[in-house]
Amino acid sequence: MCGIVGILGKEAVADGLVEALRRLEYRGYDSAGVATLEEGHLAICRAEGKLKNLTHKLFRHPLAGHSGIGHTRWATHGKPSERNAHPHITKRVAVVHNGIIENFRELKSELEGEGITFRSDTDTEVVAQLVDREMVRGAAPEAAVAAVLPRLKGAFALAFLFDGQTDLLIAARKGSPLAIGFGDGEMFLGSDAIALGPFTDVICYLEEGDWAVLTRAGALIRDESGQVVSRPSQKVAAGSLLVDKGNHRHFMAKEIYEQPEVIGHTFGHYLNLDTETVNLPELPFDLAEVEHISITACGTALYAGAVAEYWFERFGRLPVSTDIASEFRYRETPLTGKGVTIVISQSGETADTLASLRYAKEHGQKTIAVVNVPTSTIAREADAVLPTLAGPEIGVASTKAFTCQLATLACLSVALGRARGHLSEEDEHRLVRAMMEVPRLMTEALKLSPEIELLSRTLAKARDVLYLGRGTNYPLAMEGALKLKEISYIHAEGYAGGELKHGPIALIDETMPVVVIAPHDRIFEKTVSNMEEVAARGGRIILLTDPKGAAAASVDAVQKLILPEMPATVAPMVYSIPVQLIAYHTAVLMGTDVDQPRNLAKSVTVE
Ligand code: HGA
Repeated sequence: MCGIVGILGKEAVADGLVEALRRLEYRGYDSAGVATLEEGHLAICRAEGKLKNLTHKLFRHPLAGHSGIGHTRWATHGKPSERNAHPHITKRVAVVHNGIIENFRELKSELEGEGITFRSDTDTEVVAQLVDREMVRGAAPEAAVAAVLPRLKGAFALAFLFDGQTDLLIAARKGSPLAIGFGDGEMFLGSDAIALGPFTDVICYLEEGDWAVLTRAGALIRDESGQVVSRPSQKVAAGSLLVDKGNHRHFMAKEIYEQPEVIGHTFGHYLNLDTETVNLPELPFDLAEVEHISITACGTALYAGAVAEYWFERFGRLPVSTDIASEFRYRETPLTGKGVTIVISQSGETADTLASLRYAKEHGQKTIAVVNVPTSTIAREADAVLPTLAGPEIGVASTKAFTCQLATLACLSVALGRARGHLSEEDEHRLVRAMMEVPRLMTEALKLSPEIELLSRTLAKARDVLYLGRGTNYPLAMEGALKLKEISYIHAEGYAGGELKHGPIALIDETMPVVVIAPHDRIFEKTVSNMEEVAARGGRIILLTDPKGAAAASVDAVQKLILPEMPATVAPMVYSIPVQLIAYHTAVLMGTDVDQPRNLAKSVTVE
């Protein structure tokens, strides 16, 4: 959330800053801004709304200068307006910030008490004012930042640009990610490596508490205690620096269509196709000895975890609890010995999930991170990392990261079942063969797109939509409802089929579509009863099923979307496709901003 960039360049940097921000716009799009040093002096341009508003403004009033910083905002403190857009600037310093300064009220009243006037409603401005005050008292930029950082509570990534200092950027990281890019006589800063793709592929990530002084000659990094430290730089794979929509209208569509390929990569990483076995990387603990699993995550990743809970219990025969990360960390969950905590996060930076990981470690749990960004903080702090190989996901509504999380967790559940002796060698071969079929099954499922597009005309008129499923299709129902809410703004709820009669049935009438996710499995008959209950009250049913299910569902008023038959274990991955397409086509029809839905942002680095 919130994207930060910085450049010490050889030429004018405003265009480069905007280009880098474009790649970070998924992190926030409430406002955007840049600051440069024009003839050595701070100059800014900021605009409310999407980055294109800033581009238009810069077109009319270009900014010169070979050094600069930029920001794209997802507001936490102060409404999304130009006045609250970053950079925040004083006479001496400009700052961009990702995160929250938790003690800003106290700092602000201290500064106001000294007669300093604030020009925004943000928490960020206190940082600019504090650094400015140090400089007024005579401190050089580096000393000013060093004096201010220990006073800031909360999570942040910061970048500073100083009036009159054309060869200087200072960056700091505590809780929010920040990468330094090395060029040839140029230096770059970005919230992630993707931002730096157009400029360099040599990146180093600041560690927790680090701060860095950048000049065109390089970076001097210090840790929280002020010790100079060296952080390894790495060459980032070209693919992870690319972002474009290909032939698609939206990133979300591109990412939905990429799923057969990327889930193939993910399975390729964990499966040995010759021996039909699961090959996990070496774990620093024995899966056979695990006594309890706690899964914690937020949003879509949480639903991936909730699906996996069924697999872990079924194949591993051990107790599993799945928690919302923001609850897990505060409800003082007792965690006993020989427990494993699995944290799931696309970005690997999700603040609540990271805090849960730390909580689990403090309470003696072994930890596994399932993340899409292997260089992320969560990946670095967990005992073991199982990467999802989805590639960069830009659409704010997660799609391919979700199915790749499912794929990774499915592999882990089979490994667990084998290690604990509840799955035989033959079971493993059977499950691996089923997983190998997923890319093909997903390709088949994508063919439903035109049918779903037609169907979305009905959905787009609905005020509320109910999603029902049983077993692993229950978390998928919740994911379907979440996806529809996120991008079409239609209210939706996901329920376990059996819960229908305990409340939501009261909502059903002829205006309320009910999406039922029900492959023909061992509990299909139960779901048919739920559909009967809906039909009896005039509800309209959209049934996602297979040929056998379609034949068996002799209920009135059902529109059927028929997928190929498949083993139950892989169904949640494949059924995700129509679930995502339903949300996508409905949102497109309603004319919402599919890739950047209102009020949301990707990579949630605030609590
Ligand atoms: N608190 C700052 C930055 C917001 C942010 O990082 N969001 O993720 C603001 O509200 O401007």
